Amino acid sequence: MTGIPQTHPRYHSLIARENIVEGVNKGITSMQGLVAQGRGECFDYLLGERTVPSALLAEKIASALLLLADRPVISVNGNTSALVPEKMVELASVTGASLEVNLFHRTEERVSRIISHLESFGATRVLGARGDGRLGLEHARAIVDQEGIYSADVVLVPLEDGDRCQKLVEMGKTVIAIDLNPFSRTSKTATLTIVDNVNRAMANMISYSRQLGNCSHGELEEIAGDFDNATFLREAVGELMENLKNQ
Ligand code: PTJ
Repeated sequence: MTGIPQTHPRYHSLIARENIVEGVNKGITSMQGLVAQGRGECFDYLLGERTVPSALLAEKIASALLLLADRPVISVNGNTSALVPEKMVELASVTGASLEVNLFHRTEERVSRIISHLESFGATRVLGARGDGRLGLEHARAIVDQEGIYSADVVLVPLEDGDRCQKLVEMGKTVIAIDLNPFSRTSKTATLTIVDNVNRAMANMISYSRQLGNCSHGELEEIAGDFDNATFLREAVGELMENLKNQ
């Protein structure tokens, strides 16, 4: 890692870059992941590199949805395994969710490297290597585990591509996306979209899941109750426009 001082105004963003580059060097992140990160950074910059109020509310609702789920799964790709490995392991442990590696640019070698990487952060069981289920898509994201994403009721999909998100929704699953781009197909098709940086979103969800851990089923249902994904997207775009106007 290069010596980035903590006092640098864009410290977190620069560290994320370092982590993504390191992920590529370790063979867990795809080269395309660098481009995806750049696109995310651009939207983060426009949003002021902060969690906007509507995203914070979405993070609370998402935590309640994970806690309410019978078979929750957190989907892991090359970018999230480089950016937030310890946070994914912690969120899975707090909510009782399974972790499953699911890749767009899938190679069996990368799947097994990511599994080992998550295990080095304390994960005890990571799905995704079996690949005995199919989602009906014409690319590698179709390959899932029967006992994981295939039979999940709630799936958290950070940094997704729209295709699979739509397929999972069509299968009747509750799909929670984390995507800094409020205009993406993923953002529009997910049941609930958190328009926030995956780093901040995961940290907030861990803390909400801990806080809500003792709530009754009824209380959680009240939190997760009635929401409209389009409202969250509109509010994110509103924040973005406001930022631009104030330049
Ligand atoms: O590891 P693989 O093979 O599964 O590939 C993963 C990537 C991310 C390369 C693949 O899924 C992909 O190409 O994704 P897209 O279509 O570029 O979509 C990624 C979305 O995530 C974009 O809308 C970005 O704005 C958003 N994004 C990127 N970085 C972040 C982010 N959202 C939140 N936090 C980020 N750090």
